[in-house]
Amino acid sequence: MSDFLDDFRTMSVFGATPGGGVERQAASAADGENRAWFTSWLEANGFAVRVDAIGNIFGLIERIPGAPYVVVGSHLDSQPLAGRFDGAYGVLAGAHAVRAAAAVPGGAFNLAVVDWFNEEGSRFKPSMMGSAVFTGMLPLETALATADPSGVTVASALDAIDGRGDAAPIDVVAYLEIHVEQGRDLEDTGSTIGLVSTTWTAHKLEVVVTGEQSHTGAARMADRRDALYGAAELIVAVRRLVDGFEPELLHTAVSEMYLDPNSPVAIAREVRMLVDIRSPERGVLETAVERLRAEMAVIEGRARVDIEVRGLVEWSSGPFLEEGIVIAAAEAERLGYSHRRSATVAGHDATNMKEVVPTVMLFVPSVDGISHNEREFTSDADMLAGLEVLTAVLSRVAAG
Ligand code: HGY
Ligand code: MN
Ligand code: MN
Ligand code: MN
Repeated sequence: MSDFLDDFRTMSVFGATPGGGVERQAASAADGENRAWFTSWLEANGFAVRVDAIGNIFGLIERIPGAPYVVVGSHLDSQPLAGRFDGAYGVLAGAHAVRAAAAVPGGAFNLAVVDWFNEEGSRFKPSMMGSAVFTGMLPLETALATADPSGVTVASALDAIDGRGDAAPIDVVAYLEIHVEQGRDLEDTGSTIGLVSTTWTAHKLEVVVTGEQSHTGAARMADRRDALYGAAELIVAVRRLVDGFEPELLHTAVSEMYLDPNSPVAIAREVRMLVDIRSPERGVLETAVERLRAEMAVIEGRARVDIEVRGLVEWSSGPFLEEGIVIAAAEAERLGYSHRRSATVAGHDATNMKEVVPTVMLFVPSVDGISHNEREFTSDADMLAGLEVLTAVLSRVAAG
């Protein structure tokens, strides 16, 4: 029986970066290597492995023929140059928890672990793609046709790592996920386990600023329609939205940006950017988006550009099942771990799954609250504490 920490160290080798992080973007070679290792671990530990058409990997332990499944999971893909804990911890902890819970006879349901494809949405947008297809929120064909900035589609990227299957969806009665907090509340309050009770609302706007290409030197200033200047004004406007609200009621960022022609002696004709806006209160988020649209109109006049919102990915805030939180609190208490209710600002596959089945999400502390960064860190003790509580909650839920 491989020890959890040994397995985690093994997993952290795939796509390892010099700063102690990983680079395992969805369907990259490193993601493929880690998926292959995970698949062999599942097979070596008595799981039946099923891969679906969008590359979600399921490890099944069918102890009651025909019974539905309690599923535990997260994601193996990472952001570029990111932490080795985000997602991967939850997939491996889920696998160990399922293996331990399945070793105890009885129970009303079968057990499964899942690696959701492309949770991060860094190479292929949107985030949480694999669980969105599984829950019917995103059509499979749309997901497979999505291209990365170099034009490679999800379908061909998955084929390149032999990552597609044809498994039919399994019947899920409940979903559990454990994840590093990616924030600092647990650390600041000295708590070991976060009981995720609600998620913030997120709007991700794909915005295109259109101007006119011209000569950076020769073109008269009054004639210019500089898309990069317009984009710069928009970036500042997005950040200043936050100043109009109480602290920690609104998070905004412009994160991804492409400009054409990106030439040293040509004024940009087009800038494409991703605007990320999140709030715990839907009303605050809607007010912020209204204010931003008003700012866009002003910037269009000032920079003589056109600004268009071309796409929107969103998920709405909402509570997690209270019954699951109560069970998780009782198990953390019984095992002697400090715990508190947490809100998640980051999206997770549990954000999708809670819309279709009873879902329980747990957090363990992130040192300095940092994530999507090689410095991301969670201690062995906290990882093992989370695994212990996850296993206990899984056993309770799977008992029916
Ligand atoms: O967008 C998100 O918050 C998710 O972590 N990908
Ligand atoms: Mn994650
Ligand atoms: Mn992430
Ligand atoms: Mn995430």
